[in-house]
Amino acid sequence: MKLYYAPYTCSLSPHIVLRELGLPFELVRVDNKTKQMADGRDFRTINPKGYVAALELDDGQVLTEGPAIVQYLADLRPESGLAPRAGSWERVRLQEWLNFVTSEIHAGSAPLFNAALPGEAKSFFRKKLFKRFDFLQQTLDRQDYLTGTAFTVADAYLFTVLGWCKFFAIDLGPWPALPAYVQRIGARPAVRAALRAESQP
Ligand SMILES: N[C@@H](CCC(=O)N[C@@H](CS)C(=O)NCC(=O)O)C(=O)O
Repeated sequence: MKLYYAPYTCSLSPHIVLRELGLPFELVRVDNKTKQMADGRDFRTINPKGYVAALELDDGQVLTEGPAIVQYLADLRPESGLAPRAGSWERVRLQEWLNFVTSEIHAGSAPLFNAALPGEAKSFFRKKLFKRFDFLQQTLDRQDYLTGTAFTVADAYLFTVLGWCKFFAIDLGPWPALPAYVQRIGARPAVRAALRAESQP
């Protein structure tokens, strides 16, 4: 398998999951500005949507969309517990979290990256994001992981997007469960290895 990634973007989530599962994979770096891959080819030949992450399977099929990729990967190693059995109620709960992270936190923070957006609009999106952080604070104050007592693919995703707060100078102090969570997930050997690999030039 090949994971097409850009350092510290949302592709970090499937990267962490690949390492948590101990699956063999190759990393292919994408320049998100030029859309060029390390060998000079245009990444849009792999993912016409032009964004990471993309996972290329050994038979040449390409899977996109982070929440779909991480569930596909976790199902290759069901014994890992990174995702409950497909079709179970617990799996639906995991999907509820993945959808919350993708639509409320990931997409909710995207406008903050937009240099063209006026400060007033940015402030609107920040306030909305902070309401979602209130909900995360309530959850992570009573449990260590999004779905309860065990790390799942949803935690790989939330850890990834919370990592962007430092780029927006968002102080997580008002939500103390969040920095504690980031520290907890960041201490996992697979997470440390993924971050180390992405820091390579
Ligand atoms: N819906 C996609 C969004 C992926 C996405 O936002 N990728 C960003 C990095 S976090 C990207 O590559 N952006 C470059 C672009 O849109 O040109 C998913 O959840 O996988």
